Amino acid sequence: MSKIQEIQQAVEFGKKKIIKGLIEEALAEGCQAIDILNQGMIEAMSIVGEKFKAGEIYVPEMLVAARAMKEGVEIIKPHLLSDQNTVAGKFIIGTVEGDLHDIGKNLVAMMIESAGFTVIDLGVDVAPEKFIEAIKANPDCRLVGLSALLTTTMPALNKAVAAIIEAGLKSQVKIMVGGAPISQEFADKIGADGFAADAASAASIAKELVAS
Ligand code: B1M
Repeated sequence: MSKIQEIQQAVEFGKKKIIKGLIEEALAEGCQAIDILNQGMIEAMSIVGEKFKAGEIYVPEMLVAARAMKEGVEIIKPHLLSDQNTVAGKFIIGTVEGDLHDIGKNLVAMMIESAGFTVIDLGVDVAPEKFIEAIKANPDCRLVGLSALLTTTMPALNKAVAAIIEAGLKSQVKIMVGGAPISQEFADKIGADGFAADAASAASIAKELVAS
């Protein structure tokens, strides 16, 4: 079994204590940090999601896998961040109201920080008013990111975008949306300016949006 496969299994089965050692060994063997993240850790979360859907595992197993994933992200983070010194501006991000998933949102925040943005992370279960407060408190912020992982919180994403527009803040900020159930079509329908399918493309789309 390759080291990346070992990492995948450790995340899948929530073996948080051995993640650090495995990642360090993989890096020492010459594995690329991005491959460890994508082929090992993110792939593990997909497997966990499939097993949950199939009724083979339950919320506690998802939770321990998520904890192992978060531990792994902390270890891999310094190896993914570039030495970007440019200041691209501020980026406010949060997971929408009713949604507690934050692993993808945190990865997006990390890649965007790496692209030179100063990230203001509002966390999870963020009500539309909180996004509005944060935008008003940061008049120099030009970009807001909204994440949603549940089909049941897609309406909350819609509500947050509508609230930002209704508050008259759309001339100040561009809005980027993402998350597993979100598509370009949905983003267009709710009036968002951009959609990104993953953390790497989120960083490049963020740059494009502030430049446009
Ligand atoms: Co939940 N969960 N979960 N869960 N969970 C999913 C999302 C699910 C697909 C699993 C499944 O059934 N296969 C399913 C949703 C089904 C649906 O909506 N149709 C589901 C469910 C049902 C639930 C609960 C309702 C379960 C229950 O209680 N019965 C519950 C809801 C709680 C709530 O939010 N109110 C719940 C709870 C949880 C845990 C707390 C146990 C845990 C989350 C822990 C945490 O995040 N701190 C959890 C987990 C771990 C998952 C899965 C297994 C993994 C999610 C993840 O971290 N993926 C997930 C299954 C899956 O995704 N396959 C599942 C890895 C991550 C890197 O990917 O988050 O997609 P992702 O992020 C990507 C892109 O989407 C994108 O970039 C990221 C990086 O590449 N992206 C953006 C994300 N945000 C973006 C923002 C952008 C741009 C791109 O711009 C701003």
